[in-house]
Amino acid sequence: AMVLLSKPSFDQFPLIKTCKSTFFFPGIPVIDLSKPDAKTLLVKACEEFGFFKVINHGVPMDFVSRLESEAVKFFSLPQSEKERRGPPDPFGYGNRRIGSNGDVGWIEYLLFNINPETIYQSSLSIFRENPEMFCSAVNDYISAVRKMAFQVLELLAEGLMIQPRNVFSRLLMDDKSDSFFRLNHYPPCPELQALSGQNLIGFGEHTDPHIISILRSNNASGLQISLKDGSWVSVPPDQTSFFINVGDSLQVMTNGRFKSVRHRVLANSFKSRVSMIYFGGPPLSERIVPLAALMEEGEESLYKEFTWCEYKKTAYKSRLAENRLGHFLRK
Ligand code: GA4
Repeated sequence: AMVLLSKPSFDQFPLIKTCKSTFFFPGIPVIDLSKPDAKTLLVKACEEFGFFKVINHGVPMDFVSRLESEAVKFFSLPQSEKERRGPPDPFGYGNRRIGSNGDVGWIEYLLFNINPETIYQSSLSIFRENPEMFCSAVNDYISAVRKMAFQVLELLAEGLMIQPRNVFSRLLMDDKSDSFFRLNHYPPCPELQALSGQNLIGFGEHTDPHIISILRSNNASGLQISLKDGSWVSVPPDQTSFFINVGDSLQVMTNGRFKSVRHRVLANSFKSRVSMIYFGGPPLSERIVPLAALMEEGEESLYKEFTWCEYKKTAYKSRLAENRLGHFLRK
């Protein structure tokens, strides 16, 4: 069903940048998780793009649509109601400001730090009228997506031929795993498109600091990724599949073999874009270092040693577009 969402006005945030949309890139790797070649294709996709799409992922579409409709309901509330659920740090509603260092975008969102206790806590403060409904939609969705994330990470370990199978997945399975979840709403910007043929930048270019990010969106385009040669391409939307990003931490754990993909989102000219992303991270105390089993004879780590806590602190002090791993390069 078409849902009309309230639109914030342009004038308050003249700093939001614009950009022309590009053609749909046909070369995004599509990986069928039910096929025996999945592990090999996953490794290849992480090396070449740091980005891929998965199908036959086992996440019930019912969970997806329930959460999407809860999200749409939330974003349709009057602005003053939504603002009362802010600020976004450590969890809650955010509008146009991203992080706390001056980044802005054509976006509103809900951010959650997820471990079993905090989901209910944040639901209580965000969904005052009906926290149970919202909370169960978030919980069902996240537990199904987490399972799929474990499967993908285990297939990656198999594809890399390293033991144990759970070298990556155990970090997300840990009770202390520092993971995030966000619901984004990018209102359309038809006026600007008509005036200039440009789109507003919804979420500026960046890489994700965590291990892995699992994204799902409705059928509105907007996501773009940067290829190895630095060019930007648009990802064709697909509301029944999931898109997966390699994060900075996985790049380090593979000593640069997997690429943490730079990506950004342009607001769609005509449609509201609603996306939901799970960011799987390790426990705060975890040392993020290349896995010994992946190192060739005499190979050295490309990165200075750090814990996830240290990396996260630096990340949260940085601007969105910064090359955060650059600060941790050894040479
Ligand atoms: C990018 C990935 C996740 O959305 C996020 C973002 C976080 C935020 O929105 O608060 C950050 C950004 C993200 C990286 C640099 C810092 C922190 C905004 C920002 C400018 C939740 C995350 O973990 O890092």
